[in-house]
Amino acid sequence: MEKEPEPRLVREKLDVCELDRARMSLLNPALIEQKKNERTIDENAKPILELMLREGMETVWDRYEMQQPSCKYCLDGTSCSRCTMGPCRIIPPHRIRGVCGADADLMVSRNLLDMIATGAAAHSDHGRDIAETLYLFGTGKTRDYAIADPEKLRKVCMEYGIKTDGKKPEELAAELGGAMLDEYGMRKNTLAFLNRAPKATREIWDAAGISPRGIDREVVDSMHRVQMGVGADYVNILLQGLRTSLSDGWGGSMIGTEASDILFGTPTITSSMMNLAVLKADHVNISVHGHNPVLSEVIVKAVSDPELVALAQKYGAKGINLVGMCCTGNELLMRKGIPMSGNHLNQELIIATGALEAMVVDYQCIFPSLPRTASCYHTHIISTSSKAKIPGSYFFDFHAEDANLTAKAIVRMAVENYKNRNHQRVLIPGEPMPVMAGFSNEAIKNALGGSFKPLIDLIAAGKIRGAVGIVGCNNPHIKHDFGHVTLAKELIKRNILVVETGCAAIASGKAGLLRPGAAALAGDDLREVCESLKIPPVLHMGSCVDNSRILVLAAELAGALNVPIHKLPIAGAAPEWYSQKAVSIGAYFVASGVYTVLGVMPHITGSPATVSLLTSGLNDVVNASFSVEPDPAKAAVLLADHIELKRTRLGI
Ligand code: MSK
Repeated sequence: MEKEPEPRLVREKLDVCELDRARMSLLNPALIEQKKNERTIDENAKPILELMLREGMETVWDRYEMQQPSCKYCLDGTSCSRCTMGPCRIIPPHRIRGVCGADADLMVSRNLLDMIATGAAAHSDHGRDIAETLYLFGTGKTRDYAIADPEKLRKVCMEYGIKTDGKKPEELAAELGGAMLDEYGMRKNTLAFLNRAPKATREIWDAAGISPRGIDREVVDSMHRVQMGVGADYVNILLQGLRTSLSDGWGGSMIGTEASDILFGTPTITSSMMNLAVLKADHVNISVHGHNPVLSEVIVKAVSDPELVALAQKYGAKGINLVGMCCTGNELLMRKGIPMSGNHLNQELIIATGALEAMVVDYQCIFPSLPRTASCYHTHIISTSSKAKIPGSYFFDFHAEDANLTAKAIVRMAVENYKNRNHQRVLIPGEPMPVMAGFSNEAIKNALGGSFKPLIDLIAAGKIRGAVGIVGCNNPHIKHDFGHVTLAKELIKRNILVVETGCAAIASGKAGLLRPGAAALAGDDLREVCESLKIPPVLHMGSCVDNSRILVLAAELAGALNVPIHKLPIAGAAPEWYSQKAVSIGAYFVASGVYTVLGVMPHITGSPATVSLLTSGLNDVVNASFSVEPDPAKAAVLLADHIELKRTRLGI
């Protein structure tokens, strides 16, 4: 029998629970009550938040408060520390250029391009990891994975011009994985999935000079431009931002989605449960957090391993309960119906339930603070990516080649930790909320009887006024989940179908909007449609990389109507975004012709020219632009007005 790998501690174990008693002693019960209600609308999170406030366990909200007031120049985007001639700030009327001569427009646009490139790199590198796993499977380097959707494998092969006749799935996986990896370079000068966009939309990209040439190429080109002494024209810099974001949406993210569907299955409509109450007091609880399903898929197998289940029972647990967090959780919920414990701002709170044996993380959106929180409990933080080592965590060097063995070692470590749980400290508040998820484009088409035509007819008839994609994160600038849930409710009330991904979809799930019964909150027409199809008015379409599913949906609707994407009655919104990845998503939505409303202002206000370009000038380039509106009720009005305008222009 092969020996399971052993973890290594990253730096040292944080075994001292660092409670901020001095700060917390300032809090009386009334203040704790007030803070708890100001911070979140998640009812299952509130008792945990209260406990953490009472006991002096620091959370993201405390750190946010301690960081106030923010640096004005950082907020405006008019600070620069890219080179050692600085750091510089723009302080009118005299200090209006950095040492190198960069003005406010250049500083702001360069900082924004840096954000887009970072986000695009993160999504696309995730996509590369999946494509590589497909390739490793196809070439026989790993036998721990399989082809779960052979039909999609063949379909995507054909899109890449790979002949499928008479070839075994392994051969096709090797060829497709290799071809996907080639998209990252620069020799092809185009991306296969760009052909999914309507021709008229592609012509707009060509005319603007923003058609992406290669995924890595655009990211590297962007990083080159932000080097001092290269990009100096803010318009040129921002257009490269759009091109880089397109290489993410129609490139790296789309590869991530499609390769994941091929390996792990294209999601079908499924039922599950959501919120912190999916933890079980009498089970070993393991949460998987991050983004990449290559790890979590094998953890799913390991938690049903009879030997590990027996071990859990030996320690007195009834079994092993696997739950998701953030987008790794979305991947498992969509494909396997694994319960979802929460979104971005739930990640510290789940540890303070006292019932979590291990949080297993891959990469992206993982607070470096987790081992500090865990040091107050028995929870192990287990990191698994050499790109994302976290001090105070146990690290397993995870690779596709020995995936099952590593997954078993991780689950074993969690099971062994059950005996260290202090059952007196367990607090699992409330009941889990039922959800319906798994709305891939294929699943939506199936629900509609095999094509999008009924959806187009409903939109044309005005039963559904249009669709809005609500995406993105949580951010302590906005009350946790309030932006997402309020916006979704306001839109469905107006008979606008909502499709969601990422932490937005989790917010809606926790609030009960992913149940068919939520149709009661929709306008009469949308309610009727949802009731006849037995679906919720808010559809969960997956993880952050699965925003590519929303692009494909838009492209298919546009293709059916023979119009470019920008003519459709659709829009995007990111009410609580925080991440560089979200900037890339917003940019590729807009570059694809989708008007997008942000709930948090990016750091660009120091350059009125940049603000003007992004909020109106882009209409002349890609026929879409951004708005910023922190109030979700007002954002709903902007989005609904936009949809009505597009309907009028389409003559429907
Ligand atoms: S996990 S990128 S906080 S959606 Fe995708 Fe959530 Fe945003 Fe991370």
